[in-house]
Amino acid sequence: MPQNILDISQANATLSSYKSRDGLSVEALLDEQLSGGLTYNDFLILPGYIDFPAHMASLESKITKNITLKTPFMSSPMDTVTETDMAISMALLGGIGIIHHNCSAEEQADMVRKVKKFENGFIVDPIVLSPDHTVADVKAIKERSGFCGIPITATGKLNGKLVGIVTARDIQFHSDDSSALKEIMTTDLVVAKKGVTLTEANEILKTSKKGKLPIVDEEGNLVSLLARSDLLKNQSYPLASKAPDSKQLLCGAAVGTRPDDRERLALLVDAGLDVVVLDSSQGNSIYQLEMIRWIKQTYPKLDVIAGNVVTREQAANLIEAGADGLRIGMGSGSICITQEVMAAGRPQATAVYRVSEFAARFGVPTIADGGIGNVGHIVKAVALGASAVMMGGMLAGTTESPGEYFYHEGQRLKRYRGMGSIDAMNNKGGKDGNAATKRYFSEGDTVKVAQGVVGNVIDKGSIRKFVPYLITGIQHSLQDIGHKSIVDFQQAVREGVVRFEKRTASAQLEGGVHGLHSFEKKLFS
Ligand code: CPR
Repeated sequence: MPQNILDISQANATLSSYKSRDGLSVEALLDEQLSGGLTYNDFLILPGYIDFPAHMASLESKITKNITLKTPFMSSPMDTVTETDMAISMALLGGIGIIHHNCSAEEQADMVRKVKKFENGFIVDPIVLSPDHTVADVKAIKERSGFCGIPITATGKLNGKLVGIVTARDIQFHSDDSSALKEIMTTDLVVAKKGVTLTEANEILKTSKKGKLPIVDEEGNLVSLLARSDLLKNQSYPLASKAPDSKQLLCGAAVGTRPDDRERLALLVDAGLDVVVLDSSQGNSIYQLEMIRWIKQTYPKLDVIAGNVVTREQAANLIEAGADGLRIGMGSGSICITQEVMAAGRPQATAVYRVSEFAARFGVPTIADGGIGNVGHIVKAVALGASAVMMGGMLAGTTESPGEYFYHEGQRLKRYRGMGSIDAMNNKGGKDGNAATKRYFSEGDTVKVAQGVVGNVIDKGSIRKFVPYLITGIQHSLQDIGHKSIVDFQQAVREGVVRFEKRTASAQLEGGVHGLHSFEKKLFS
């Protein structure tokens, strides 16, 4: 046997003792005495041994004691990130959306209800106009969202009596933009009754050769809409997050911790809410502890995600009060200036590790919230013990995020704003007051101190393509590191099998694209 093979097998025997492995254990990496607080960019995970195809890697993970998802993704409760469309798509793709509360309790409950009532293929939140709207209104919608085929109801709203439909053909040669829709709309309607299956509705659309099929209830009120164009691209969603009994999509929502939030929560629970997120920038407060205890008493089956926290002491109080999950992060959000202004917060990698390591002793899953900017950050958050990540900026600017696209210097953009930005805090938020000010305990202040900014993000297309990219990216990362599932990976980190390395400033430069005159960074195809 050649000498070098003998040497290697001897060396391997020594390596089987984890303590002598190359790189650092997670404790050594996060030793604050040595290196202070770390962010995701400050370290790397060393590769392991590959013995399985990437697509086999399971991303199943818990977000609370009782809720397990097939993908560890949550969308932030922010008014430029999560409303109905985002929550539906997140759940279809195996994650969960947390509907924001910078609106009235009724509006928020309505969004939750739409997610719970969602059936694949049906548009539950269509644009609707009234007979008194004009051709100009239709043209404006076509310009903005690219589609025509707008149902007309007596009230101009969903659930109003369906009286017609305006199609591209109705307005194509109509030169007078001020004409009322009642003069031009098609009233000879092909409709389907509520309860129709997707296959039946599909058949009706095919034989009628129409572009849109309104779905109506017994009284002829519009309840949803089916579009031929959607049917053509209808996919199946094997990872979808569904309640085991009802098979409805899972939906979360955020509330504050003040007395009126109890009434808000009652409406959300009535709408079918699966998990509530207590939305405070600093969660370790008497208000939140009382709110957790009250929820656990009033709705024992509703899972509560408490937060935000960045220290073990904060976490201990919330766990003791009954939290089923913890949200970690203070000042790490992409739109956030909390650390700058409040001098309070913690670098996110350290915060995730310290809190997750502590919470795991009590079986409480944690969510790394804020500062996720790429696939690698997600893998690192999970490595440090988070069961899931919450994303704002990563999901803003997608088709499913609220708001309209606009052009600026040739780029297609959408707005993305911090919930503690002056802009968000000045939003009235319906009769229940402003959720953004409550999140930052600023309701009574005469001077509002911003903890975030308003910005713009580039059009990222639909999350129905973006989230599958995140999934595949994480699977390849797990393959490189040599673990077939998130659960195995986290166990291997705890046991010291997975090893880490700190990154110097020059290592970070080396790890990015460098030395090129110019380049295009296309992330997936
Ligand atoms: P990114 O994913 O954009 O980095 O961070 C989103 C998270 O930032 C949210 O889930 C929330 O916890 C936090 N956040 C939202 N608005 C904020 C303001 Cl104004 N200040 C600090 N944190 C904020």
